[in-house]
Amino acid sequence: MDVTALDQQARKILRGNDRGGYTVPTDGLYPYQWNWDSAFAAWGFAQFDVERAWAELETLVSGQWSNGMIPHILFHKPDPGYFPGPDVWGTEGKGPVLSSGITQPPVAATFALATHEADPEAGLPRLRALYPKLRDWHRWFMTWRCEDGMIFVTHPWEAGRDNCPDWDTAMAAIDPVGVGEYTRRDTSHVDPAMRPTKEDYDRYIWLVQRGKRLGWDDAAMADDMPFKVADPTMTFILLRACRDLGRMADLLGEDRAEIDGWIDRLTEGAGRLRNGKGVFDAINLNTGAHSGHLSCASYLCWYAGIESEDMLACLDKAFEDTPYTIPSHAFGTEEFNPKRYWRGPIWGILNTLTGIGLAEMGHEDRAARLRRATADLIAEHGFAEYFDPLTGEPAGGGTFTWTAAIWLAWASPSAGGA
Ligand code: 2M8
Repeated sequence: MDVTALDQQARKILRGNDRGGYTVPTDGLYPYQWNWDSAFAAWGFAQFDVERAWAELETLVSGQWSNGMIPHILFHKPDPGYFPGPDVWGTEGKGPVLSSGITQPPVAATFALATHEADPEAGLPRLRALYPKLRDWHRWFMTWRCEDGMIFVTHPWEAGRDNCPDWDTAMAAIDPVGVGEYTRRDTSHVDPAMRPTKEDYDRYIWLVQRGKRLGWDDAAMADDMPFKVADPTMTFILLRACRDLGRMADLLGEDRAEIDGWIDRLTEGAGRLRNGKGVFDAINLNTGAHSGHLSCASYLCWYAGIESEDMLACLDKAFEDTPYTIPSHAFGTEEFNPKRYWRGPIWGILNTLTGIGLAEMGHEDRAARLRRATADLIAEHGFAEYFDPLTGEPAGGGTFTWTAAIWLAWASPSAGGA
């Protein structure tokens, strides 16, 4: 592997996807600023341009709503190449920037802290300015998206794992009546076999139309939620992000009592996501049923500081199951599909968060194995959006921001990770 060339290519991708203060996930398919993509981008930029990393995070929080929520998409400039756009979301007046009406996994606090570490002295004022915004966002999660210490999602797009089998029963219970005609754009950029189905999209759009009708009012939306699923992605990531927010509070001399309370609640809640087999999965809060699915989000337990022998055993099996790992949905199951988005393909960002957690919790060998496997996958098959776990083939969009970012910050042999 030519590490220098790959590092250069990754930096070029980040620069190429830069639209001035924010990066798009990839040209064409995703022409706006996405929340967690952007936080990963900041971490990537922090490896070679710390100033640009801060700008990324600052542009992201510039879209914060008055209730504290930081939206999952910021529509800085209209682009007909993506559906659904701002008109479908109907969030005018809710925030300073046109946006979607839902959020995404809160990795921003963690990568803000990492950006600060890249240049602590220069970074302190930037961190100080970001801190209250990130704290308000976390508080919004704890107020509006937390039940029994578990963070739930109100739309599959909120979790970032759009069409994963974890949502199947909750999605099947929705009758997308009156959704009307619409034209998808994603399938004109990417092979439809790698994207969610029409049945999925009807429900995605139906849920957006419902939010728009309710004016995206938190209390009105909470009255009765057709889609309400406690999610390991959100719960583990917020728990981890709260630990990092607490570290930020220490650095800045802020009171962290409220954050410690959140950490306690989330730690307890995360335990509830463990199903009868010892696997962390999703729970449909409208029925109380566990999904029963082992997914890439299940392995985020270590990232959140939670140990699990059962999950270590699952991981060891996953290393043997498919030539490339970790599949987003367990190999050998009925739902597994090596090409269809979050139903089987490998996502470099999930491997990264899992690897970070493994290393931190003393599983250095497994962390190193995962990191090497991810590096080989990218070196052999490029900076794709996701990868087929059976063949390694690239899938979805190419020249992808978060794949380039995790390469620079974690997977590359030059990154000095676990
Ligand atoms: C995917 O989701 C968007 C909707 O938010 C889409 O398919 O149009 C997901 O993979 C999500 O996690 C990601 O943030 C986004 C942009 O990369 O694409």
